[in-house]
Amino acid sequence: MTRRRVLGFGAALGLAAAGATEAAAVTGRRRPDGTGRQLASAVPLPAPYTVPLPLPPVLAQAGVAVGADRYEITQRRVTAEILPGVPTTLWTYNGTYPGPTIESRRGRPVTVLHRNELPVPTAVHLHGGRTPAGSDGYPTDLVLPDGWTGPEGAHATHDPRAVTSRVTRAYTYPLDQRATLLWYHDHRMDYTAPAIWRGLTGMHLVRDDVEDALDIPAATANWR
Ligand SMILES: [Cu+2]
Repeated sequence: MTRRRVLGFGAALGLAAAGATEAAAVTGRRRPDGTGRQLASAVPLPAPYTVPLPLPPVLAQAGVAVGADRYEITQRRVTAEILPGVPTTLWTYNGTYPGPTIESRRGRPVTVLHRNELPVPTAVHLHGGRTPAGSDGYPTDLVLPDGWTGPEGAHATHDPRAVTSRVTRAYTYPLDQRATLLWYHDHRMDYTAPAIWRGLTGMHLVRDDVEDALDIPAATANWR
């Protein structure tokens, strides 16, 4: 073994101990950046605390299905003002950002019929919900928009739990869990983060007797 190789070997061991960042600095090889980078706003931002906090509406029931409270949400594009005077194209649940808030009771099942009028497939996941597989919104368990000719999720992956549907999909949530604040959001494979940035997110409250017994003000009574 040459002197140079011995030195190189020792250097490599040392670098392993010193950590990859230093290794990158010494070898000149760059690790890839993170999956995202922070972007500054391209338009002027309003002065802090001058724009009212947006309060999403509480969703009214669309009726009572068999054994479950029933709601309907349409996923669609709208143009809205997030920054005053600046129109922004959003992907929304029912045209608002955040989407409408669903209020439910522990152990009282809720069915939400989602209608996809967006230009892309979607999947709805109730984050933190104790939900059976069929309504959990697996990332390949897609609701395809009308006329979609691209990949069809479940068929492409052969995932037996996934069921692709066209335009509408009913998700049923047992909600047998303690009072909590859940949120629902788009969950499409590879597109979850961008879809949420575009607006596909909303809140879902679960209430129960324990919460009712607490000596705290009722929040939603004061929302509007
Ligand atoms: Cu989530």
